[in-house]
Amino acid sequence: MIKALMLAALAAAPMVHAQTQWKLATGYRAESFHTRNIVQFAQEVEKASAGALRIEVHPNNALFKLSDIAAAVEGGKAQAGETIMSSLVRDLPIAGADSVPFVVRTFADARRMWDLQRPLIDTHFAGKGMKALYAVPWPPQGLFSIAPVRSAADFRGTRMRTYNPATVRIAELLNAAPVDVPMVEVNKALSGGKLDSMITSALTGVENQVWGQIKHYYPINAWFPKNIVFVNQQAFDALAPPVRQAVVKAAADAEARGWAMSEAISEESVAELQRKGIKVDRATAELDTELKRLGERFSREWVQSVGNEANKVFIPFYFQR
Ligand code: PCA
Repeated sequence: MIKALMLAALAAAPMVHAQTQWKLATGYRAESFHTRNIVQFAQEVEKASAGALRIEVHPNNALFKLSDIAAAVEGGKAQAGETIMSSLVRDLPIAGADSVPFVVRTFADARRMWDLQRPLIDTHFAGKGMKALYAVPWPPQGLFSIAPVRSAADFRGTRMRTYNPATVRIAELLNAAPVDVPMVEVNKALSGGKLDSMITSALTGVENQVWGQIKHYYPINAWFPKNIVFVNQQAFDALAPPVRQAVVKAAADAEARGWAMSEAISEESVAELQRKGIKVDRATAELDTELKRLGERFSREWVQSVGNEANKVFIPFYFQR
């Protein structure tokens, strides 16, 4: 009798969900709002799936370097990952739309841009056996500098930190030497005297405590780059349908939460830079004009190199304004 009961229990066991574990790799710090949002996403998935899917989050480039994460997920070495979308442009040019300077000027613009980009990203990801889960913007990108900047000529011969192909092109157009530095190493590069300026969010300045070297911040709102969280399609398809639904639902919630977090943190970070002694100033009229001109040149080059898909995003983006 007891034996029969035990056998029945064993036979029933696989009916309770087999537990699946995913590894999710990101290049950003555990404390960053993007990563905290991912951790909450993982917790919600685990809860909604009654423990059927556990997502283990690996921050700080520990599992794969930021620039290798998409390939790792495509190759199934990690089931899921996060990267900055505009780093994917070599294979997926339209992913760079959110780093074209002075196109997206507000969070509402960023939202419209993502709605237009998403179907194209979904199609390209499908071709690679991947699925986009959600995307969240960084706060607007401003200009940090050790010395005051009055005009574009002040960049000539200086070293500018870069984090994606767009920032490399911008450094070149300003006649500055591009220096690639991962987000988590900005503080080290600055203290080591390796950088004169960078364009990134006030938040990234705060997280890297840049006030030791950086003395000036110009909130030029140049663009709103997004991080994208994605999964290997086979890993996703292997889940039971209710678990898949739990992932999609938690992803939509994480997207909404992430956008709200980014917006809230945006102003706060500028205030914190100011409290730490960084001078927050408007760009001079001359610099402003030069940067806008640079943005127009960048846009032209970008639309030409990307082709038809660029128009699919930019034409409705400008018409809906
Ligand atoms: N921080 C990241 C990307 C954009 C941002 O605001 C970085 O500086 O690498």
